[in-house]
Amino acid sequence: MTQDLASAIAFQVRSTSGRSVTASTPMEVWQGLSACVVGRIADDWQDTDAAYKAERQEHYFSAEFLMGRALLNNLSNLGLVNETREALASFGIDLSEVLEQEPDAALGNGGLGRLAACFLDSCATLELPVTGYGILYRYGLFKQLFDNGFQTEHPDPWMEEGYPFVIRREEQQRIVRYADMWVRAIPHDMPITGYGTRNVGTLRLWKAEPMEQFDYQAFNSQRFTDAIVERERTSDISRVLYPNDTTFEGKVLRVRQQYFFCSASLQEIVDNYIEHHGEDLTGFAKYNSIQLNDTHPVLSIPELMRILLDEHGMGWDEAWEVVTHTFAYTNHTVLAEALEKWEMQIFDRLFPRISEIVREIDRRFREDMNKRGVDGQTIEYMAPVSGNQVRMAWIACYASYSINGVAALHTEIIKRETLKEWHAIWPQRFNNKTNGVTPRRWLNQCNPRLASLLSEVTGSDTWVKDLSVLANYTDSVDESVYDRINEIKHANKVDFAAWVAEREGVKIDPDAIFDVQIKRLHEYKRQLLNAFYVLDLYFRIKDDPSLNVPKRVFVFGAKAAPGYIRAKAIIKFINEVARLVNNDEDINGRIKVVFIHNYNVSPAEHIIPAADVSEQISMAGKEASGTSNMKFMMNGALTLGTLDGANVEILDAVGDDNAYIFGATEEQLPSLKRDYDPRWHYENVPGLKRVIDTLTDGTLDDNGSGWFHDLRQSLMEPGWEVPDVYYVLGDFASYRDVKDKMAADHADARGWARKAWVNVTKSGRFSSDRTIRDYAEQVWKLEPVRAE
Ligand code: BZD
Repeated sequence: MTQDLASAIAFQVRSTSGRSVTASTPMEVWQGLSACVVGRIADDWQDTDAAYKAERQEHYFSAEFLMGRALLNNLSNLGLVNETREALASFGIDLSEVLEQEPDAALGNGGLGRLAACFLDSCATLELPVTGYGILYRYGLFKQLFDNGFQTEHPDPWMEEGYPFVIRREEQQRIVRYADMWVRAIPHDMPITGYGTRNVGTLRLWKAEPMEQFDYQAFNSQRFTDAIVERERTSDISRVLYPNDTTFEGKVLRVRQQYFFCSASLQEIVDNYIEHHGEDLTGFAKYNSIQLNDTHPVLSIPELMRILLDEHGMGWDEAWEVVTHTFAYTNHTVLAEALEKWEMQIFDRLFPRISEIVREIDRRFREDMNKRGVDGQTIEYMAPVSGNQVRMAWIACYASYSINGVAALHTEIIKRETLKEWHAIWPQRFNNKTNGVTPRRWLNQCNPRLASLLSEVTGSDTWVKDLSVLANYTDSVDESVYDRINEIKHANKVDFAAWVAEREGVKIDPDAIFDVQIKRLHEYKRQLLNAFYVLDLYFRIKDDPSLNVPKRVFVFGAKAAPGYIRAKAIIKFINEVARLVNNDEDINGRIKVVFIHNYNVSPAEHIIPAADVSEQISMAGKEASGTSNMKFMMNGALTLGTLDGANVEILDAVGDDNAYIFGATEEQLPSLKRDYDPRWHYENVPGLKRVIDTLTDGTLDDNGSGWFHDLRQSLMEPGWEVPDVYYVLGDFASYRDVKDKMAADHADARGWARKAWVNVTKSGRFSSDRTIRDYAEQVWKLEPVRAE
């Protein structure tokens, strides 16, 4: 068998590199091996596609899919990891080195995009007929470098060297029509293998291409630039993922992108319906449902109306009936600034017919609300169009049969506040679907040592498909398991230390406590609170060098939106704290700070298995769910967190003794903030003044940018703004107490391992398999379909 695989790989590598396997570069081996994997699943993929198309299907519309690497995931799903390792070894090639060649498919910003990727994995594993639809960005999320501690952004041409896991389906192209241009949408499919199933799902990513390669006439008459310009204008549509999840620039292009993938996907879904179920589209929603991943794909609501009205001659009421039984909307944030609003002029310019339909939706909405006796002010607030603004979230709420939040607390907040007017009228539409993460990538693949312990303890690998089985082993294990847990964590930390040394040039001690915060940089996530603790600890040790505190490594990983200056200031600040602490001889390595540059999916796979402490410290009420909290838990790190997002449910699962909770609760905050004076905390919480003063007293240098001064102002005296919106100073004392206690507890190795074990074994409800089962049963009404 290994022999067969070895020759198959050899053949494939030779055909891609044009030389022998042994003479090929690791990158060429990656290419060949990946092509080989695609070849292996081709028949199953084709069969799955045919089987799904005839049944009721779910379509997951998302502007982002943060897929990360594909090869190991596919090998693992096919049960080919060991054999492949041996086959490559027979050529003297190391599989790990080959795997490290693969670029991350970083077609997403953060949690929302990664959630979509975990969902596809679970859908395939559960044999559910679900297809993902998105955009094939030529450039994924920017590459982050540090230049003297400042973030710099660089393009990420992730497919430039060739990418075997994306297959162009030229013949299935669609035309997307804008008022000012028509473009071809070319589908590019990624196979989504599942664990222990023949089913192979699909992620369909659309690429924008010009109707004609270039203007031949212009080219022939030597107007070379003119000939190229039109082509480039089209390619702009799928050129780059918006790195900006806070402010909205390049609005027209962003709206164009959204319409592009919505329109192409809907055209295909409608045509497939007609092919299998006939011309009568009144039954469309019986066979199709579409999940909208946040508001980015909400243009598909008026677009489906347009298709039904204009292309299939339906009446408005009939079409609206179909639409309102098709769409389901997921909300991912309570931050008001992230609820998308577009100027009507953008719609008028790009697609006047969609404008017309949106206005008609608005007119009928107002009429409908009037009939229900809703007061004028509320109607104006909820209306899809107000002044010259189109409000995408309101269109989603009005047209969707289901509206869900992503953790229990978050769903309560959107019902009570963010979407309360909608909840008052349509309470039955609201439901919670707590996020989850795939245990294949986030445990089985990234933490092979822990994975084999789990298989050993449970006697099989069923946990990979059903993580909830682990709960049977929380209490019923031999004490020796705790020693194994510690050995595994230590070995992972040794590996991680080597990875950090090579990648970041920082030496860290595997015997230290590894305390990790990895997530997008946002003020509400409060990386600043964590950095303040580090500085305070630094000063405490400086004051008293004999202070008895355990050795600590603080790991950060975070990208800031390029236009979000305050987030960038926090990155610079953490890098300066690292410079100060890491180079101070008095500290002598008792504290190390590492900022992992270019944080992404594959770095996360190295970091998470090595973590002792999982920092989940957002201001309560602001983090919709969080998903790294779940990944850490699965890998035996203990949560240090606020009662926010899914932390609340993690605490519920593990119990008070097995998590470290601090800070003001969402319930307490309104009254705490009413007469909140951050200055009081600055003056009175021991240590805080000294830490905050480093921003401006010359201890730390922002190289004349003025950024540190602004940071201080934002916390203390912002002028027109509210000071310290995210309650950093208010929560500092309680954070420090709990974090100190946590570090002290770590000294009891057995006790710590016991807590870690509880976390691992209770993580079943945070598997995305559970989440997807809930969506399938409660929202999508979807049955598994097996490829024959
Ligand atoms: O979605 C995140 C939330 O902040 C997390 O709490 C939650 O766990 C995940 C998954 O539900 N939101 C995002 O990641 N949002 C974005 O990335 C984004 C992107 C573009 C525009 C607006 C938001």
